[in-house]
Amino acid sequence: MVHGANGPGCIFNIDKGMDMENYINKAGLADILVKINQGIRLTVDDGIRLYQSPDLLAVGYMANLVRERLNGNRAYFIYNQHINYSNICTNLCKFCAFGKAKESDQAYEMTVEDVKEKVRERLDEPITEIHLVGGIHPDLPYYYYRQMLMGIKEVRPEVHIQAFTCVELAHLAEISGLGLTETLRDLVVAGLGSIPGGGAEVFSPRIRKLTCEKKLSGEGWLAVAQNAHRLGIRSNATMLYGHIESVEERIEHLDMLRRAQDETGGFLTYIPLAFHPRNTELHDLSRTTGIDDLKNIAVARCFLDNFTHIKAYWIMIGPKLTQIALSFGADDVDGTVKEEIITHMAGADTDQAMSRDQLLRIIREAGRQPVERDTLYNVLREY
Ligand code: V47
Repeated sequence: MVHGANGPGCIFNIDKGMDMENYINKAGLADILVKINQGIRLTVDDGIRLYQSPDLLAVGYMANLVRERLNGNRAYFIYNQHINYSNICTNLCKFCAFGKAKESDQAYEMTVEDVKEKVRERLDEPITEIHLVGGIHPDLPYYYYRQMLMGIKEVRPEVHIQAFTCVELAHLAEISGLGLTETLRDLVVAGLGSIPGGGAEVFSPRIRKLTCEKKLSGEGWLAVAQNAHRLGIRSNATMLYGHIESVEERIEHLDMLRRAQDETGGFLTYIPLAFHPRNTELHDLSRTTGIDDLKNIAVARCFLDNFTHIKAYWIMIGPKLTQIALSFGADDVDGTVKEEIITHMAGADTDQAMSRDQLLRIIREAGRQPVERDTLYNVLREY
């Protein structure tokens, strides 16, 4: 069904002359607008109401108020490279098309030399960050992971390595025999700069039992992140949405992140990850809709008042929706990426890389000011 500009159900059905406050009032969200305007923390119940509201424009408008208060007109991007050193994984989560059993004919494992070669291949590009993640491998020794960090630094000494999800780090702490704190310290010495946000999925024990029973628990994931923060290592946070989780479980996840951030303050950015079902055990489910993608960004921006940045990961929601997301709470689009495997194995139809010029174009056309950043959000160049 195609809605006209003011048609029934159209998300932009604002009557002529009606101001946004009236519109939000009509949407039954006036009390939340008051809180947003006054910088008052939203409750779990407020978060659920935002998710349940059919008025995407009202939720997006409020998210944009917070976004512009925190980040003005800026939209951040980074010149980065993704490397997935191995897809061999003992967890084999139902939502994942990337992880394979060691015996699978689709399993692969890079040597440290292979990883160094990947870095060498792109030495002529101004890459500032390498995003390095893999599965939970049953028998690679701790030494391998250390050597991989050191090898990357050898080839590209100035690059920031954002490596190993909290799930991988818990595994590395086990195989190193050093305990988590000493493992983290040791990895930093070897070249670790910060920690990506993957592996968080949905913290709810119900969802973990149904989709990723073998994986580190939600509490375990948060404990690793907070331990890292206490050592001065920054990390990102994600939530994989759009499969079997409820709205209540989404907000519970955001609430746990918000509490953790209150305590240790080390999260750099939050990234909602849109579930892609193809080639997964949950392949009967549909892909997320554009409305739900924007809702996840907007609700997070309203709810996570102690996160400075919300990322719209263009690989997962596409460059076109990413442009809209920049007016619905997001202030970051991730980066050039290249060779993204995890989402593309699960049916993503986006390109695997974007050039700096393409990123500049999508940001500018969305009416925002492109800002090239490093991993820690230091500004490298304003355009
Ligand atoms: O941990 C797995 C998710 C994550 C699927 O920190 C899936 O800046 C969608 O965390 N459909 C890896 N998602 C990616 C990730 C990430 C990506 C970009 C930037 C950052 C950051 C982090 O992808 C996994 C899992 O949560 N995932 N399978 C799937 N079928």
